[in-house]
Amino acid sequence: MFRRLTATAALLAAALTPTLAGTASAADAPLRELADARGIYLGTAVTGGKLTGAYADTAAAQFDSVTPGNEMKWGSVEPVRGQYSWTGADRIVDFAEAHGQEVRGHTLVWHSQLPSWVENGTWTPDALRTVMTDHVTTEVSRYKGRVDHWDVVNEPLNEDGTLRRSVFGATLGESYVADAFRAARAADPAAKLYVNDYSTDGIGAKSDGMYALVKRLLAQGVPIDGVGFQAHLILGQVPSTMEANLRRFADLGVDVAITELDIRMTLPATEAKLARQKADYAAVTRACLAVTRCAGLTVWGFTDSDSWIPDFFPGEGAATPYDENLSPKPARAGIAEALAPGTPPGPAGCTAAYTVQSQWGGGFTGQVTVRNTGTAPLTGWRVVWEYPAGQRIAQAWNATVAQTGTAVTATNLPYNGTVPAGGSVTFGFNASWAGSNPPPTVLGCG
Ligand code: G2I
Repeated sequence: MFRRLTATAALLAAALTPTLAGTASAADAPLRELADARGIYLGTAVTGGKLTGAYADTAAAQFDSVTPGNEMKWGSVEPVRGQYSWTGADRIVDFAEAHGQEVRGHTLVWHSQLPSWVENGTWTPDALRTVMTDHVTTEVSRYKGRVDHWDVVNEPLNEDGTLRRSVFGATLGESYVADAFRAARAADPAAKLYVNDYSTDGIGAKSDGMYALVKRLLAQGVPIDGVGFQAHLILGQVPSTMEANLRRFADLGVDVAITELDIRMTLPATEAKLARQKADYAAVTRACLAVTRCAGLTVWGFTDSDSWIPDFFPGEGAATPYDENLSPKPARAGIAEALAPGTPPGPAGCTAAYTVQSQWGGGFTGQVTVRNTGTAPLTGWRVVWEYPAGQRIAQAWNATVAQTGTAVTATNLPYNGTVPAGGSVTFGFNASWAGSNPPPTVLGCG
């Protein structure tokens, strides 16, 4: 299903081909159309009980794939042994079909949100294996032909890349992974079967463990089609090795997908942080686009009013592309601009280096060099940063510089907006300081 080439692609390309990333026309198009034109799906996790009104309208208009946030988990569908409850899952699958969306089934075998009869049961290996494969067979069969991708096994690894000692890992060892995939394939041969985990987004011990696991499964002939990278990220910390990591898995002969993207920040959200988040969302989108076998990208909730972050990380939030009132944030434009026809995939094309040139009592002169590290010309740029110690810009040259509170935004002037690939431009400013003059805490370029 990956790399779909559609008639829409050509139409959109004709209508929207921008001279630069980030034109208004690309930003205004539904994300699902932009994604489709680039051959990937753009999904969101949803909460079934919220699928009415503006929430439903946005989910349907902007996304062409949905993942139930909780409704397909074992604890939701079979809280008591033998008693199934499909209402929540059915509602989401029906919604997806009504709106021409794919469904990512999430998730069949996971150590969390298990019914207590599974988690706290006393199991012989054979009994647990049977219960697990029966569960996989029952759920996959119920949605046969209606779920496009299944997260068959979720989060099987520890941080060091070894097998997590969940009830499944501890009782059955690694063999449970293969058995779960075989049961899923038998129940719906057409569904794409994924293993999914977090903190495997860049190259490191955990993703090395995942890489080795997938290699072993493939060598054993286990029917695994793809690897999901959850991408629960922190502002400013998109792994630099993300694209290379996705590519090494794709080179094993499996699809890859970004399955649960969110980018959290310490609250309150400021203009500078939201601009940084925009660049981060764009970078993840471009990493997926750069890898031909990246099937699609799913955000873990599309609105800040439907995100797990504030509950799990007190003081953090604003992690999704739409705010609590369903208004698009800069992050949404970051996705749109990365998906816009003509935007090259791969690493973001812009870096900004901030230096203090000279400093005296109460004042200093600063300089920022904007460098185009991409392969296409930059046509218009913006640099944002946040001052941690009350510094204030007084006067700038070679850029328009505006400051609101601690947040500073610098945009190009008409004569220096175009930066060729590999080129750079520099602007400067005089500013005041008191007490200390530490460098900016957030610096983004886009
Ligand atoms: O934890 C973030 C995600 C990590 N990867 C697997 C995903 O399945 C997981 O999703 C989250 C849901 O977004 C949350 O909504 O999984 C959480 C549980 O680990 C979900 O939180 C639970 C709360 O803990 C419950 O108190 C609540 O009843 O959501 C339930 C339904 O709202």
